Amino acid sequence: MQTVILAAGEGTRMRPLTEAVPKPMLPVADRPLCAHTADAAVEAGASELIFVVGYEADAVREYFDDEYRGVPVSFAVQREQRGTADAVRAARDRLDGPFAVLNGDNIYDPESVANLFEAAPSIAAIEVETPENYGVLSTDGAGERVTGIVEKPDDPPSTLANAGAYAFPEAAIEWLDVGESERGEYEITDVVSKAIKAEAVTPVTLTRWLDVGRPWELLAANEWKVGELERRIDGEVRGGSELRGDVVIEAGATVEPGVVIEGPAIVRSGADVGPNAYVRGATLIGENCHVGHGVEIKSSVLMSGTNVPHLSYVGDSLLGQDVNFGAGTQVGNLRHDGEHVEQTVKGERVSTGRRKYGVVAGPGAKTGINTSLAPGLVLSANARTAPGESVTRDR
Ligand code: TTP
Repeated sequence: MQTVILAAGEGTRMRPLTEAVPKPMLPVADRPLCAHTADAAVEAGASELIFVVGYEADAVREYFDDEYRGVPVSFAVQREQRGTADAVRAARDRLDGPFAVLNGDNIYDPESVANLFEAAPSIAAIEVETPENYGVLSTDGAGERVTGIVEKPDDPPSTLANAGAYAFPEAAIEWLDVGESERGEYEITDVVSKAIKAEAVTPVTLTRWLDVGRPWELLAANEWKVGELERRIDGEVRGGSELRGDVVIEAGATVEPGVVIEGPAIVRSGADVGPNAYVRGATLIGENCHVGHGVEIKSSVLMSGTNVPHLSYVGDSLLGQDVNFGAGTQVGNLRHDGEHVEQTVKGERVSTGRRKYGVVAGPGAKTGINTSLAPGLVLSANARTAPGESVTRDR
């Protein structure tokens, strides 16, 4: 089945991490986020991958080129982000039969996507505890047919949320011309509404699914995918270090003496860890990063070119590209009252739902020596802190 992957989003809720990289290209374990979406499609038997790109499109094009894991790849451009139906419409000329649509910022378990393809026309659903925060599906009594879809209802008809994956019949190519929604977008849920009227659409319940919209969801994505890696030591590991469990050291990476890494963890090509560093939790040390002497990194993502060279603690945090933490920088990742850590997303204070959560540092941010950073703090791209500063407000 031809599979359209929506990857034109700007990822505004993920800022500042998306300032240099579009959201679908943010790192999750050993590949970009939307490559995991593509993996699920490939493993489910996709015949072609059509990426809809817009914001920072070149990064997506360069990564996938014209083939991914033996499946032909092409691109369609959505110039303005005018909604998910508008995005699929950008790919319309390439469609010539039944087709699937997946969100390029969602991670699906491949088996469920295979079930979705098999059950076409179908829509992926996930059981949630707070359906009022999602698009919610209603089904017939037997739960075999979708009878309606409603966005964030006050009175949800079920606990089945729309998981943003669809297998449409060929006729849906004509149904993409939907009207503008209340929020001024052209929405794929309106295409689904047309499909429900015309055909029997099957709800396919996913066993695992993650929508990656906000920074802590990128941590969750890494917990999932770093957690699936199998031990592989291709880089240089110097004597006197200890790699426990499922640790991946890519070719071209170096682990110096005195380092302890507790898997699952991945150290990507060109990175240099140690001497005497401690890495644990589901951690990604990105390409060309340096983690130096006396540094502990726990359950964190360090994007490419980032340095934490001396005597620092980084826990449950996301450091963008080319961040530099001065010696002695300490990240707080737990509130004294034990409550969930909050973060400001697009000007709004939001609970991350995590008791342990550190900081987000935008690309190019630099901290002075002995900086302390409060839990949930966001440093914008190229932010600076002074030596000895205790930073408790976003900057
Ligand atoms: P969203 O997560 O709603 O949008 P976004 O990715 O831009 O993020 P944010 O809200 O933080 O700015 O989009 C869901 C998926 O659909 C995502 O994979 C991006 C894609 N998309 C498009 O390709 N074109 C569009 O016009 C829209 C609205 C979304």
